[in-house]
Amino acid sequence: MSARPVLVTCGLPYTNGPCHLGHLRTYVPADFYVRYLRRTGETVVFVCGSDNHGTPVVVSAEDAGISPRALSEQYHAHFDQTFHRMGVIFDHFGMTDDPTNHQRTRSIVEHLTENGYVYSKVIQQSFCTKCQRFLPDRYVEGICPHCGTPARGDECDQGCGKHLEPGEIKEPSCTVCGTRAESRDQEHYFFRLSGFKEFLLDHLDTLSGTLNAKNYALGWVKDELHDWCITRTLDWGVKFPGRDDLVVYVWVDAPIGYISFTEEWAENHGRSWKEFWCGENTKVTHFIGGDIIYHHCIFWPALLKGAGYGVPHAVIASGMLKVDDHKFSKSRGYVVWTNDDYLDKGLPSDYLRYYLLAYTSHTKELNFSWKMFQERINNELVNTLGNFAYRTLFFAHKEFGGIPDVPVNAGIISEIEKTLSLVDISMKDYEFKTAIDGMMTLAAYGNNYIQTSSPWKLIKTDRNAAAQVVKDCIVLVRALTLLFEPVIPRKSQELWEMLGNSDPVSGHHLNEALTDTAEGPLPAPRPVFSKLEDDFIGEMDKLLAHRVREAGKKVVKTETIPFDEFCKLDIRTGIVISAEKVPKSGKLLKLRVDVGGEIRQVVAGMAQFYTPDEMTGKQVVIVVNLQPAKIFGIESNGMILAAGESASLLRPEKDVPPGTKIR
Ligand code: B3M
Ligand code: ZN
Repeated sequence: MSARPVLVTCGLPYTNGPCHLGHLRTYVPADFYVRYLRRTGETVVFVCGSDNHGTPVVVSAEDAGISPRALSEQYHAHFDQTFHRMGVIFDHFGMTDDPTNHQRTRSIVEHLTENGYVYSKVIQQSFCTKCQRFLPDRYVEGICPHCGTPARGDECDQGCGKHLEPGEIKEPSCTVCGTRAESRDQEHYFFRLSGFKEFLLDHLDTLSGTLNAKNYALGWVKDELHDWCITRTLDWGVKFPGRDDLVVYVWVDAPIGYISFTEEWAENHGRSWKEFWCGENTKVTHFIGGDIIYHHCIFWPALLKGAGYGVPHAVIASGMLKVDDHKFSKSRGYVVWTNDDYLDKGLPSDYLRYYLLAYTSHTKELNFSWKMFQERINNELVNTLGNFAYRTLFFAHKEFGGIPDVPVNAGIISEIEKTLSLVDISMKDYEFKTAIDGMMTLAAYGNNYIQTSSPWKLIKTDRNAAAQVVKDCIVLVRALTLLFEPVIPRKSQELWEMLGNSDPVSGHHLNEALTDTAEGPLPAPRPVFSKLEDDFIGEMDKLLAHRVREAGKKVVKTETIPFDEFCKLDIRTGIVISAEKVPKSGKLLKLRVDVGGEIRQVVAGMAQFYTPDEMTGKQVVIVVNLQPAKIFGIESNGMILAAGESASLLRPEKDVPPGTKIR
């Protein structure tokens, strides 16, 4: 048992759209982890809440024609219910717009200011002359100054993933009316993140959790730290102390929600939030998506440190999600909605929990396809675990009316012990898949044991020997029920009751798996897991394909342009005469392209798909009259045309000389 209680949190869902598989990839493992710790005797408090502020919510509320508060309440209730349906059970699920969080945020900002970590500065901000307002974050779109990809105001979400500061985005335009934005001076407040380099290097050195979080963050800290603008010109949010015209940036009050939700929980339980958040060696453990590592491993600990709080103990960041081998994307239709596509179809929450946890390691890419989902559930949950449990319980009930009165074989207990210790080691390393594979291996062992011992044959000649096998299998089924509770809590409870119990399995310590069971009657069992049928899976596949097709039509149906606009484009063929990687950019190549008597320098995001050698000498198609842009500090004079996510280069079908016009 740890000296301090563990606090586990999950990244907060924005209240601007329904729950989908992307959310669950973080929440299910967090819930699994919490349940596991509890099964091993740890005291854990598990809090989360909805993220109500910021432009994601304001923009959606404007679209829906309701207030941000009304929209937030609607989606808050939605997430609360959906998490319960998925068996993800928080001790408290709060709202960042509730008074506790307004107070805690203002108090933290005041402490930061007193401690000298906040300063004001006049900056140039995007302003829309048509809408007559400043354009914070998602109100502005343009080009990422780091990688040249189209980006939104505060984040390069399609390209390099970098956080963008107000005013940084190139070619800004208003997302509401499309007008090209102009720059205007405005006073804002900044958090002195750059002063935390040494602290962060130390902090990250001892940070627990998954290595992706730690290593990405270390790379960024070693590179360079910029101060963060922590105010925005919005009405909706937590007012910046002393300034009625500004609210704090959503990424300030959102993580502070973790503290506020702990406060609200503590208040209801006669406890103090300080035992979780103050002093050294906290046990604060954050589960987050891999795209918000910067916020949780750099910005957040610096903020806490600057305001005099304890810092997080661990950050566990999940890997990417794909649907049918395509990057998860709501707009392209590669999405699975938790309610509409899954729970409302009558599918058990535990099947999806199992898939999400057992598919791959937590930090790796997880691909969801209905076919693969069917395969894993049918082979593993139904044919291995379910089959073993049902055969055991059925035979025990039929032949012995319950659990036979013989002591369990020592060999069985040592098999269980091996599994417990493998699971324990894996869980300490946050290797959830390895832990669950270990459990499933024990189920396969049981299946093999009952098959090779064949008590249904044995009983004809040696009833005692058959009783021994049945007893051993019962003890294995009970161990599996206890082990699998964190993974598939509802199915485990059903199994637990078929083992003759009526209390919650979640109230039992995992070590009970190592004790013998008493003899006693068993109720008539029924199969707990049932197969996913081909017809049903086919239907689900069709639904997904249909959604992707519809989304494709919408994309194609974008704005039309008049012919003379098109004619303004100067597109030509060219030959790449040299290519090199842009250091530290990861995705960029610097190319020199012969466009017919003239050499153009172009920076292109293709380093993941083509090596400099492959590019050299290649014929390409290039837009030559695009406004020059600085990408990663390098001037780019043109754009190479390529198709799709893998950047497949466009080339003329027959050879033509460099500089040939495309029309
Ligand atoms: N609301 C959602 C996201 O960016 C954001 C998380 C806040 S966690 C403090 O994933
Ligand atoms: Zn970028």
